Amino acid sequence: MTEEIGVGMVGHAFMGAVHSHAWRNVHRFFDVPLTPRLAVLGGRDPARTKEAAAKYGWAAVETDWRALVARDDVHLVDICTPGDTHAEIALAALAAGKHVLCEKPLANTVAEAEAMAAAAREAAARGVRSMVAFNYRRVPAIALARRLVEEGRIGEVRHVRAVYLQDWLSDPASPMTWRLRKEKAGSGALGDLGAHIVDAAQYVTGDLITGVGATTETFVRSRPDGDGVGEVTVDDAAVFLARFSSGALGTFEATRYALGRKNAMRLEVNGTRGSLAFDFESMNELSVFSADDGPAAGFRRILVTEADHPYVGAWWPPGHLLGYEHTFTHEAADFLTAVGDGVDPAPSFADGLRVQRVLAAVEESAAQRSTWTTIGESR
Ligand code: SOE
Repeated sequence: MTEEIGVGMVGHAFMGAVHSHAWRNVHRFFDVPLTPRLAVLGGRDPARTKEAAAKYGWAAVETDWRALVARDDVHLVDICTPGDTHAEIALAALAAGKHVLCEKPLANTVAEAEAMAAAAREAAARGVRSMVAFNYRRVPAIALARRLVEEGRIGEVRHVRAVYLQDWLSDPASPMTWRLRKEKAGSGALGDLGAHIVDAAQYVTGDLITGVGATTETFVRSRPDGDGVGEVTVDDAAVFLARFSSGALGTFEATRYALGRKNAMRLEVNGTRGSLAFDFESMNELSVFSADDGPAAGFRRILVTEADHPYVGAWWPPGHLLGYEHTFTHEAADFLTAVGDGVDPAPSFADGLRVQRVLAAVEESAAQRSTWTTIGESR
């Protein structure tokens, strides 16, 4: 076993569960330079936090994240809370010399993300590492898509078509959650789902979005909340056009109202020599079209389970499929490797800030309606 690193994780809901799974297993499959010790789990409610710690394998609990950050047995802080606390916890942890893994989106506002990126830069100079948890980069098929674009296999990128479709809000009777409150979540489908496809698109193309034209909607503005009714203060869906610095064009759609679509995170990239297409609901596959294959060619479906595909060598024989949880184990492996090797991991807080700027631009464009042409009776 390699040297241990004490992990303190704040939050124990969905992300806390899947991150715990990653910390428990990463060193058993990946040759990482540090072995995580699940030292402390943080949560506000003592009974629920203790229960979660016992279930997921954490040695101790703290009900105040400040106490967790200050502990001598915590060297890495993993932030799995809603966006409203990311900046506060990350800034305190970096100042205390703790490495930080932070769930996405990096923050609720650009100002918070700027402060976090600046603190991360300063901390890196002291050997303290930070990373934002865009786990879809760690889907082997998406990492393979990146590799193919980098190798020039599809030529120059012309189009990016990205959607992230869920349907859990389609029923107007579905109750309020923190995800529907702006002060907690920052934004709705935009920050929760749109952030993933913006990051994935920029990662796969190796390019940055330079401008957007957007529209957003909140279809159901109030929902059952305990005995009363709560106001939904975020978007339910966001649709936007984008330009990349290379001149490529992008279309993006993030929604929680696509009935029948559970977690359809899809990305298609068309280049001058070929195309790539991915759908998370078939996450072990990547479809590839190459113009070099001649006029009778079609899309080929690659089953991304070969040992030389990204991350796959650590797992099972070809054809024995991976799932959602593996992407977080890959993320933990990459972060531990960067911390152990003393290099800056990606995506950095600066990368998270770039995504945050895109989200803010989408909101600004949608609010201004300045790129929107209304079709009146006279047209
Ligand atoms: C909920 O919409 C959610 O869990 C997101 O918060 C995650 O980031 C995404 O991976 C799945 O959907």
